[in-house]
Amino acid sequence: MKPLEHLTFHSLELQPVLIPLKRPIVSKVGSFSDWPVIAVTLRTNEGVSGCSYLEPYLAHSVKYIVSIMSDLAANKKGKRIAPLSDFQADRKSLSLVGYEGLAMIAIAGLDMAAWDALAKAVNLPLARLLGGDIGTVPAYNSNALWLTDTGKLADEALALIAEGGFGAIKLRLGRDRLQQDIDAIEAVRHAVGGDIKLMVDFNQGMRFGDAVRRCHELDDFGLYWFEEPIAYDNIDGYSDLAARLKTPLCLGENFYGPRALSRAVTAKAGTFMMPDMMRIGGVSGWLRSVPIAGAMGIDVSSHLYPEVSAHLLRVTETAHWLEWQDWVDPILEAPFPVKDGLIEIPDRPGTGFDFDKEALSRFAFG
Ligand code: SMN
Ligand code: MG
Repeated sequence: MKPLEHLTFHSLELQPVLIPLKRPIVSKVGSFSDWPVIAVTLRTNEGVSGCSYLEPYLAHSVKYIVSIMSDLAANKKGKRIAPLSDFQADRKSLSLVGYEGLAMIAIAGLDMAAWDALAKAVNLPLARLLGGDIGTVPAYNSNALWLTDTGKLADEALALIAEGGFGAIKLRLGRDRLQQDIDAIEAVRHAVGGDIKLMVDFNQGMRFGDAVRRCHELDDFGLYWFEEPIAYDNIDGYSDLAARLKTPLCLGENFYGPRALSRAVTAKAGTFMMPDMMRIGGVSGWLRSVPIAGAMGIDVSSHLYPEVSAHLLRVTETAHWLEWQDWVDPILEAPFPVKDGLIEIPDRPGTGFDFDKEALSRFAFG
């Protein structure tokens, strides 16, 4: 394809879907048996389409996000697509109602679709457009191991490893009693052996004092990281915890926009950071924030959004782990392959995925 000289915004199609989860989510942030997703298709006057999706957790939040995105899109009609500049302008346009939360989520959805369109227009995979290359990215499997029946965790852990030859998996913690968390860790460790890396996620379930106690009690279990033991915005609390514990702390999935990540990094709030595409601000938000962690030598993992995150991790100085989930696979035409614990970016222009139209109508909601 001949590279296009212009790429002009034409229209936005937003298709909310509700995808049934193979293994329902049971965590300290909520329990979900279906996964709401907004499938985003950005059409251009030149015929190239950009795709992205958002995973906003709460089905009832979909209508708010759709409404913000539609308003932003109405102002873009006929304008040239320039994702980094648009990111800045869109944020400015909503600054009086706040940069974070729903505003950031809506902007991120548009941003990821715009970058996809731009990469397709120049016929390059996104990682290549960003100056990197395609290839593989180390991933851990985060598909299961929720706060469910401890007796089933061993089988589930083995199933997770088998899903793609994974050498790292994530277990959710924060049960009522310490001993229940210990039982869960031991059930998984016994099943998978000593070589598998075991990340644990508390999903902000504890107050600071409880977290000090519980994390100390779990500090000698050889866990790879403690994720979000306390409320995500208690940065002082994280800095304090990080200084007290041997196990590395990981946070960042709830940071909205570049400054939040910058604040956490400079406050030494965690050993590892894990921004989420939807909250950090899409591709532009990642590009604006993650280099700060890189410059400070802090390793960066991704959260959800395995496809677009894979491209970004390929251009991240301190790239660490990709969080792999297959929850959105039912609406994708060709999910990225995973083998030997590595996700492989396909050699296709853009982010490299298309929606399965039949699946979009089958799971349509709203
Ligand atoms: C998580 C993700 C999606 C739903 C619930 C919990 C979790 C993670 O925080 O890091 O995967
Ligand atoms: Mg988490």
